[in-house]
Amino acid sequence: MLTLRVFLLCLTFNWCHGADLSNKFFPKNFQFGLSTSAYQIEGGWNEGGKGESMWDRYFHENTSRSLDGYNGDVTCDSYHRWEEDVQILKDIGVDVYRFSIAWTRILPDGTTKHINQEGVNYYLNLIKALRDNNIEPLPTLYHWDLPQHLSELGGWLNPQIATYFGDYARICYQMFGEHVKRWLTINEPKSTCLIGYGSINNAPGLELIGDGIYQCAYVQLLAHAKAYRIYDEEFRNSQGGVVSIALDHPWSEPYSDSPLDVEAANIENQFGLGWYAHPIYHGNWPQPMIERIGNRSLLEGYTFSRLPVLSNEDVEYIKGTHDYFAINIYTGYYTQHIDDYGVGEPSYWLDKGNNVFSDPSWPKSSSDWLTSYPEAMRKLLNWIKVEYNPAEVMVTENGWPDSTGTLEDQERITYMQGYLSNLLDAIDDGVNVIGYLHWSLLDVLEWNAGHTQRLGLVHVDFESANLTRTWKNSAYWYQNLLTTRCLVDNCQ
Ligand code: GBH
Repeated sequence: MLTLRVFLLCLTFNWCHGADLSNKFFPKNFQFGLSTSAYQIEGGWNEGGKGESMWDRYFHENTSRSLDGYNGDVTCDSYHRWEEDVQILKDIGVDVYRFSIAWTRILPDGTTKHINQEGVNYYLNLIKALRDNNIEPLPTLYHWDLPQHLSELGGWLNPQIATYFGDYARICYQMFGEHVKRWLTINEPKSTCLIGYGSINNAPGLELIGDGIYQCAYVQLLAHAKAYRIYDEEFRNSQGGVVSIALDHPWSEPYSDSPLDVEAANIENQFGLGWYAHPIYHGNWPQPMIERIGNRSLLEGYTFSRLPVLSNEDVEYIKGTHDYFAINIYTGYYTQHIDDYGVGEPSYWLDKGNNVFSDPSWPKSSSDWLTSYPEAMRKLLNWIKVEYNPAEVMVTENGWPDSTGTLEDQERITYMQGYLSNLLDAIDDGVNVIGYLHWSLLDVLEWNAGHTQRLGLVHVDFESANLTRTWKNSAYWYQNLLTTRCLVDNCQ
């Protein structure tokens, strides 16, 4: 009777894949953790000597840019409540905490003319508290919050920003490197460029979808490479850590096995992940990007490609700047070939072409872009191995939004079970996955969606005076997983 009820529920809510979870243990040294970012969690936007970032400016100059009026001014107030957060991390039992450093807390206008000691102390205290509780700190140097001053210099369109970023990275290695063994340079460069420089949805809100986005990617790659090389040359010997960049990509699967759809999915994966991973692992843009953008540019009347040409020097500088592969995996799509769009407006979307959509049977989250397709985890991890063959892969984000922030978040648990089971399958397939960090610890600010999209394992009451944190069922579930290290009743 009970089995029947569970079965019917599973049919109704599309949770059936929960039925066949992997019965393998997570490997001994596998690291579990949680992720956040500075702008989304800290608040204290103008406190402790912090300078203005482009996200501060973006929301302050136009309050309607936030869907519900919330912005990063206060959000979870972790600038003041970080000790409580560390306690939660400890109680859940994570091995790793991934957070980001706000550039403007360390260097208020982004330049090294003034180092803000109060900001340095904030992160030193956090990092030491994590270490004291046996939690490995994993800082991201840049999670989208460019200093406003540098944004005014042209932001990620100006190659000189790479030099500023290198200088900022050096200071972070100097200040924190003694306690940090794993770094990330930039989070989801693709999103910063594509959404921030290609649409109004993210700061700085420029709509340069045909050219600015490619220039932005070029500058971010230079900046990442610079930060990597500075670590390599000046700090690796004494600090012995590793450095990478966190990329994101929804796995793109051919809709049918027709050669055209197979090629379309490859183009989609190359434009989505290869855009950054190919230069870093193989030294240049992926060939389909070079060809498609180059051809379309000429037809549009340009005398050169809208995709910046990488000089030999650029190629050598960017190539090899990775110690592990960090990837944020949330979802997947089917990709279908369509005949090329005619030449019109220069645009990333037209450059790659393709019809991209989800299967109607995949459970929908509260965010348009995210349906649950757990196999995306296994398939993308395997694709990464084939394309780049990294020694180690870490999943640095994976998460499920809902609009209510309910404590009874069975959907989130089901999502995690499915994705983690597929992660174990990928390990079986031979991909060396060394960790999984869930997004997010708290109901952090979901950028321009404000708090209408909740992704935390721990609920935050934004109406309450002390921003009360309450564990959701998923937090208890994760806590249990971290002790059993097994997704089913009995693992082998
Ligand atoms: C991550 O991005 C981010 O790293 C993190 O900060 C964020 O909180 C988390 O996901 C949850 O969303 O503007 O409608 O065109 C995940 C990948 C890429 C998903 C950009 C949303 C923008 C959709 N994101 N995408 S839209």
